[in-house]
Amino acid sequence: MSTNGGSGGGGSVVLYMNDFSHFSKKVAIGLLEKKVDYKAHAIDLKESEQMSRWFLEMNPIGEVPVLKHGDTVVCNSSPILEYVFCAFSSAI
Ligand SMILES: N[C@@H](CCC(=O)N[C@@H](CS)C(=O)NCC(=O)O)C(=O)O
Repeated sequence: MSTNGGSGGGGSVVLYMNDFSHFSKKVAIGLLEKKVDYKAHAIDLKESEQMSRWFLEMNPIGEVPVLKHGDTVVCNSSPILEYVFCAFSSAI
């Protein structure tokens, strides 16, 4: 069922994010713009979920957002947006 706006095939897309994080929102807007079908996985910052072992294995700095696309993991909102804009062609 996972489809996206073009050439960015190769696995499902998961955005590890938090609703109160404007860095997460910035990435969500980019994904929306590129019409990427993604799953949002909320990280509970109040419970320090970003410091859990499984999350630190993706991002040792312990911050959201993190994007996972198949086996590819990208951290930090600006590099994530660069990745999204390169990996997914626009449907428009
Ligand atoms: N430079 C990072 C900043 C990300 C960031 O500051 N994330 C905050 C939420 S807005 C965070 O995860 N904080 C967790 C913590 O401080 O433990 C980016 O652009 O993504």
